[in-house]
Formats: sequence, structure tokens, C-alpha cells
Amino acid sequence: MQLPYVHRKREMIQELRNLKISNPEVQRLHILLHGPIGGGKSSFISSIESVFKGRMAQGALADAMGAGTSFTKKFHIKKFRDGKSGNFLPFVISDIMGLENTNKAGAHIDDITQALKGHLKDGYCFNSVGRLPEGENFYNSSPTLNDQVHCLVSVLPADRIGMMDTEEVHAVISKLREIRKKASDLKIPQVVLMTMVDNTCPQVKEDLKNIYRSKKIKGKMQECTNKLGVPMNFVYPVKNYHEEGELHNDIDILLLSALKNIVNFANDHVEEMLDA
Ligand SMILES: Nc1nc2c(ncn2[C@@H]2O[C@H](COP(=O)(O)OP(=O)(O)O)[C@@H](O)[C@H]2O)c(=O)[nH]1
Ligand SMILES: [Mg+2]
Repeated sequence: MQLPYVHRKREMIQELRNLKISNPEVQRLHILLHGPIGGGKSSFISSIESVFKGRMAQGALADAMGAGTSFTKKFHIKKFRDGKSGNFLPFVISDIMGLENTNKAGAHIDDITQALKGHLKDGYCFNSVGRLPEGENFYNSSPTLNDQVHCLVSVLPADRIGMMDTEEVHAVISKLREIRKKASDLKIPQVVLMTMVDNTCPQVKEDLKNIYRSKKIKGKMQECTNKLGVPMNFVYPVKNYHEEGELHNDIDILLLSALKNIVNFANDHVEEMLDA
């Protein structure tokens, strides 16, 4: 495998900008991120925002790892504006608070299932026991295909997959698998976004172009496949913007190729729903 040529960046931005949604019932394709705290979900969202703005965006405040509990307590559906035209892009990305091990914190599995089905509106608050009373206003009792999630993305940090034997990580993975099962029942396509590739392989940290040559990265992708049961060709390694002061082509290209695949699967899904 080779990193796509740099001119692909422009092409991919253009393709995503001009994407035609294949079902007239759907205005925007909805991508839902889930995964452990500190896995890079918020960073991915702000990285995508930066790519389309053509400059660094602060986006949602990334949670410093080790903070313990998740920063994102609200269900937030992020829309993106194209920096060039100012129009909204044809996809939205929502983020769910971290899947902590304990039952006291972390998004409730039932809540996530509700999100998949499109019951949760932008601004819905999560807590450990399910719906908050004030959450009622943010509950959609009769969601249409447009409100549903069209692709489920498990965000896994490459540098922590190796620690799978710890009880905590094991608990997170079994929660992720449970949610994946719910998504499968709803026929929602699923992929893995493998973040933190720079923390995993020194050659990749030095030059992101080494990513497809790295045995270490391939091994980590294989681990994602084994742990979650998502086929290898649906595991996308990315590096999020996290310390950079400006945009870099190599980072953008990896982010965009992951996003393009995700958006295409979402679009295939809504197309299939035409005949359903
Ligand atoms: N080295 C590196 N750090 C990252 C990457 N993605 C996110 N981070 C950092 O990891 C921490 C957790 O990320 P965050 O996006 O808040 O995770 P979330 O809890 O899943 O939303 C933050 O300090 C980010 O700056 C990445 O690809 N590489
Ligand atoms: Mg977050």
C-alpha cells in the first residue's frame, strides 16, 4: 500500500464537498463515534474541521488523557462548514462520551442504541443511569431515516490496544462489541478508526508516509480486527492534529481517506434503505 499522492487531497476534499446523498429522505449523513475516553474522538472531529477550514480549528476541547472521567457529557452533533463556500458539508459527526469501565460513568448502552436509532437530538445529556429528566426535550420519539446514524465508527487508540489484557480495557471492548451488535441488527455499517499511530511507531512519528510500510502499525490494525471483529480493510489508521500549529498534507490525506470511506459507507447504507 502507498500513501495516495498529494493531489488526491484536493480531489478528496472536492468529492466530499460535492457528494450527492443517494436518498432524498436524508439531508446529511450521520456518523457516530464511540470508544474509550482519551481515544481521540474529539480530536478527530476538530481535525476534520481544520481540514475543511484550511486552517487549525480548536473545535471541541480535547480531553487530556488521564483526567479520569469523560469531558463530553452531551450528545453533540457537529456540522461542518466548508471554508471555501461557507456551506454546510453533507455529513455530520456526533461524539459519545467515553465508555468507562465502571457502571457509574460513561454512556449507557441503551442511550447509545437510542442514538443509533435517531432518538437523541443534538444537546441530549448523558449520565450513568440513562436519560436525564431535562433530556426529554432532546428526545425524538419518531425519528426518520434522516435522524438515524448511518455509519458507526469505533475509535481505538493504537498505543493502548496492546494493553488489552487489563480488566478495564477488556470491559471497554466488550461494551464496544455489544454496541456493534446493536448496530448490526440495525444494518448500520461499521468501521474502526485507529488513532495515535504516531505514538505507536517511531518511524511513523518521524514521517507519516511510513505508515503503510510499518509492521508495527499493521500489527495494531490486526489487533483491532481481532478485538472488535471488524475486517482489516475497514480499519483506518489516522493521526489527529494534537500538537501541530499548522496543517500538514500527510495528516490531511490520512484523515480524508478515512473520512471518505466512512461517508461512502454511510451513503451506501441510506441508498439501501431506499429499497427497504
Ligand atoms: N499523539 C497523538 N495524540 C492524540 C491523537 N489524537 C488525540 N490525541 C490526544 O489524546 C488526548 C485525548 O484525545 P480526545 O480527542 O480528547 O479523546 P476523546 O476522549 O476520545 O474525545 C488529547 O490530549 C489529544 O490531544 C493522535 O492521533 N496522536
Ligand atoms: Mg471527547
